[in-house]
This record gives sequence, structure tokens and C-alpha cells, in this order.
Amino acid sequence: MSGTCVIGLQWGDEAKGKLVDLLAPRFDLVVRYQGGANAGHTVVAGDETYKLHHIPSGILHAGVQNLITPGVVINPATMLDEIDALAARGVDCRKNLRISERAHLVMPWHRLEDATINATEVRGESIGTTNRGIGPCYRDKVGRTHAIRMADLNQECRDDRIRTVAQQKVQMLKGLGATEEDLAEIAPDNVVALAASWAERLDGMIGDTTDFLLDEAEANRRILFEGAQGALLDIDHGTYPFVTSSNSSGVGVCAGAGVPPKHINTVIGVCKAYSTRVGGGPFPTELHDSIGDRIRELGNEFGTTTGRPRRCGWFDAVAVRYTARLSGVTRLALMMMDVLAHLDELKVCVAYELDGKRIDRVPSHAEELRRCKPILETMPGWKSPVDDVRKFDEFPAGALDYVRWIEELVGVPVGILSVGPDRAQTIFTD
Ligand code: 2SA
Ligand code: MG
Repeated sequence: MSGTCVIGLQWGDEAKGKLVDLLAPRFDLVVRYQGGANAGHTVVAGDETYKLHHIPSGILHAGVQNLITPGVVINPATMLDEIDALAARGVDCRKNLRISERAHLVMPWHRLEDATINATEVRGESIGTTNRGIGPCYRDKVGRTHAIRMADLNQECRDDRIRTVAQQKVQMLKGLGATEEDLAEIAPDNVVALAASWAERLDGMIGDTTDFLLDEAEANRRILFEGAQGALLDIDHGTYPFVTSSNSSGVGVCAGAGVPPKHINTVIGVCKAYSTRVGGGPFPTELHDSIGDRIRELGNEFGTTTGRPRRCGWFDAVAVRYTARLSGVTRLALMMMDVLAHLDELKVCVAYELDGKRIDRVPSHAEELRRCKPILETMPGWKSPVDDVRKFDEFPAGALDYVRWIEELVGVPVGILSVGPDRAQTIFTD
């Protein structure tokens, strides 16, 4: 057994990228297995900040093989921009990145279709997607008739399949009122030419990652699976319909990567010491006051992909206990402890009140979750900076009390703490 997973336990942006980058040198492979360019993983290495969307966060380590497996949806144009930007900074993806030929492509029409999802209210609220075409691409994948995979970039498929799908999408989007400019972008000739350029530029990086990964797992090589988004955004187990379109909790690893569960032995559940959410949907501990604004400012809580301000609130132990159990978490990573160091009082949601009753589980219906009022318990803030803490026992007593409290409520020990964006600002408890 050789697999470790890094899974976000909230609504994304838990600083998984930072952790994966830090852990990567201990592994032979880093695997991205779900989501697409909706992910925004920020990695700070010395003076350099890298914002990664498609490329696994292990890419900065030359000795680590990075894989993008069948569960990921890839926008080749965005991915090539990312590869070029990394190359300009001396990181050559050609050496240690392999992309599955089974992965589905986010085509130009998917972004146009995504705009219609955002313009539609689902149960009285917009989902607020990242507008990267993620939902429409996964919809086509499951629907099968209009899907394009990496394997379809060859000339025969371009002339036949890609052209036919493009013709059908033009008709469909015309019906949805697309502008002339949009329709020109998805004109079959254009898309076929684009696909040809992608094929040429990605040549040598596309292949069968499933067979490769199984060989590596069976040879007991050390594999790190990098989750994107967070478990509360999981299509099956999250706050549906305010979710992303893939299995972003721990249960998605095997399907997305193409490995059986027996190869996974460690699951690191990453959460912030408070909560954030970007996009629509219920968020019981959300703060609509100056404390919420203060957390946003201190934590620089703005989307990596879209720049959107994130909604901020207290730590929700009900939600994290649920996602930690669902994901099989063996260790928690508690991030952004430095932000809490500035607050006078700290609150944690220990249960919800739903229609006058106390409950300690996350309801399946978004409407019910929206009606849940958080039952908050309070402790005094420790009010002393932790940015320079490098060892567990250097934390102020109040910070350690907070950590113990979270461990007890979630039911999983904290193994990692983060006190800032830098690699050095990460503390392992054992
Ligand atoms: P989508 O685009 O279909 O996946 O959107 C559906 C919902 O999932 C949320 N979502 C995210 N939430 C937090 N972070 C994400 N990644 C970026 C980041 C987001 C950004 O790392 O900062 O830059 O805005 C992410 N990706 C998807 C989304 O907000 C919808 O609620
Ligand atoms: Mg992010």
C-alpha cells in the first residue's frame, strides 16, 4: 500500500496546493484525478508564487512524476498557457507530466453553456460557477453523444467526430441565443484547427495513465493523490445542487485516478481554521459582519481562478466531521491558523438548529441546510501572532486549545498546521 490522498474538507481553497507541493518530494508520483481549470492551487516557493489550475502541484519537483488521470476535464488552451508560463520560469512539464488519453476536453462551447448555468437560478439562487465550462463538459461526458476526449485529437477524429459535434453545438447554442461572436468562436473549421494545434503541442505528453499508474501502485511506489475543490462540493455527497460536477471528496479518488482502494492507506483532510465558500449555496456559519470582512482581509480570501471575494465564516465542525468520515481521513491539516491569531473571540459550530431541533448531521437538502442555524460555542482568542511558529510546542496555549477542540469535535487528530503561505510555515505534529 503506497497511496496518500490530500482532500479538501470544506468548500475548496483549503490550501491543498501548498500541502501537496510540500509533501511531493516524499513521493514518486503526484496525481490530479478530478475537476479541471476551476481549481486554483497557489504554491509559494521562495520568492516565486505559482498559480496552478490543471497541472498537479508536484510539478515544481523535477524528480516527481505528475499525472493527470481520466477523471479530470482538460481545457487544452488553458493547460498549454499554464505549461508555457511554467516553461518561462524554468519548469519543463515535458519532463515529468503525463496526461491521460481518457480525460475529457473542455471545448469552447462548454464555457458558453456554463454562462447559461450561471444565468439560471436553481432553487432561487445562482450556483455561481467559475465559468470554466466544467459542468457542461462533465454533462457531455456522462451523456456520451457529444463528448470529446484527449484520444480524439487525432486527425481522423478531428475531421469526423469533432467537426460533427461542433456543427451540432452551433445549432444548439444558436437556439440558446448565443451572439455572432460566440458562434464564430465555435465554428467547426475554427475548432478543428484549434484541435489540430492542441494535438501538435501536446504530442508526447498524452498516453495511457491508467496502466502506468497501476504498474506503479503494484510496484509499491509512493503516490500522492491531489484533490481539487472540497468535499462539500462533491457532486454526490456535497451541498447539491450547489456543488461542482465531480467527486471532490475522498470517495472520488479511485474512480477519477483509476486505482483500486487497496492502494490507499493515508488520507490527509485539509481544512481552514475557519470556513470559506465561493459561489452560491447554503453556508450555515457565514459571517455577514465586520468579523467576516476581517477574516477575508487577513486571509486574502479571493478566488485564485476568478478573483471573486470568498464568503467567510466560523469553523463548522458538523460539516467537517461529515466530510472527514466520508473521505476516510486519517489526519487533519489545519490551515490559516495565523488568521485566527488576530481575532478577539473564536467560535465553532458544534451542531445545527433545524426547525427548532438540534441536529448534528448535514441535511441532504440544500433548503434544509439553508434553514439550519449554527449552534456556536466560543473561546477567547489567543491574540498573539503564530507566523513564526515552526514547532508544535511553540504555539501559544490558546492556539493549542483550539487545535484540541477541533480534533475532539471532528474526531480525527491534527497532524499538520499551517501559519502562512510559505513552505517553512507548515508544522508537522509528529
Ligand atoms: P464549477 O465551476 O462548476 O466547478 O462551480 C460549481 C461550484 O463549485 C465551486 N468551485 C470552487 N470553490 C472554491 N474554489 C474553487 N476553485 C477556485 C479557487 C475558485 C475561484 O481555487 O479559488 O477562483 O473562484 C472552486 N471551483 C469550483 C464554485 O464556486 C461553485 O460554487
Ligand atoms: Mg483554490
